[in-house]
Amino acid sequence: MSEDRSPSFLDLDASRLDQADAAVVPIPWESTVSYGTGTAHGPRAVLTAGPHLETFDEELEVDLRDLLRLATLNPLGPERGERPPAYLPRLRDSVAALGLAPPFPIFLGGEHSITAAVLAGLRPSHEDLTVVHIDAHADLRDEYEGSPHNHACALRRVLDLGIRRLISVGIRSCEAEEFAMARTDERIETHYAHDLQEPALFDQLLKDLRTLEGPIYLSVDIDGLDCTLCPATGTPQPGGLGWYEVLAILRATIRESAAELVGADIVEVVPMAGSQVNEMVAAKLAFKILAYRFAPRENRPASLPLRLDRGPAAAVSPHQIGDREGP
Ligand SMILES: [Mn+2]
Repeated sequence: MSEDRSPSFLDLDASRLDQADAAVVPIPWESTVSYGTGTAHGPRAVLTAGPHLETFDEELEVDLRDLLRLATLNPLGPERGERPPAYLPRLRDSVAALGLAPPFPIFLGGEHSITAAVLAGLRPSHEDLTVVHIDAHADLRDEYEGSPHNHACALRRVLDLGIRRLISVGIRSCEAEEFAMARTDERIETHYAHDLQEPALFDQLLKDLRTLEGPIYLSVDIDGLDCTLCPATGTPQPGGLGWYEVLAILRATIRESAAELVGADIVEVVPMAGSQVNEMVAAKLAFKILAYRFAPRENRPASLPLRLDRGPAAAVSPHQIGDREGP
């Protein structure tokens, strides 16, 4: 099957990139995956899942159709047999040549090593940039299996760009050296998955995210989510963030803070035969990122994150319940 033309994500396409508010950029890159394979097929699977989503968001009470024009670009994949030292700089230059941010880009991977290349192409300077990173893995290795471009080095390469701050969330797999680096490097703040099981610590994370300012880039390795939400991903880890925990994190970061989300990626998505879970979770994640980024803020006061006051149960008094006899 040709990967040259992409199915369009949702049915909101702008015919030209310069008329779009947002752009979906497929990056079918797979080279250094160390365990399960198939992430090169992730972007196309996510794009194919997209039209099966409703464009209305019942949480924000908005229709994306009314909010933004979205361009789905052709894939920025490797040439046949192209290796990381050739491909990743070319990816950086291809992203730079597109002239993004604006339009707001969502990059669909592909393996996590695309993130540093994409960020290098997206912005000339990174010293004011905060990266919010959802992942099972710290990805702070300087080299893995002989390559500094391995997906296990993804965030180390992002730090090499000179970003201001890295906030990693959902981490539950790292080696001792990565753990030590996360603790000693003042740019890195790590929220381990086991800590986030404690409600008070999860609430504190949301409070901290709401204080973010300045430009933010979001990098979501799909394996940061609970592995039931991404069963085919190449290096799954038990545990992880539930769907509504991820949404709370995205809402706090994108919608309830004063920060400006300048771009996002969703990586390590792998489709599998007989199930649409992997790509549908990733597609809905892209949808929610767009909804949080583009919906007017007054639709959703930050003080009512769950809007429990509006549920039907709240309107039913104990007296009314008592009045309701069986037939
Ligand atoms: Mn990972």
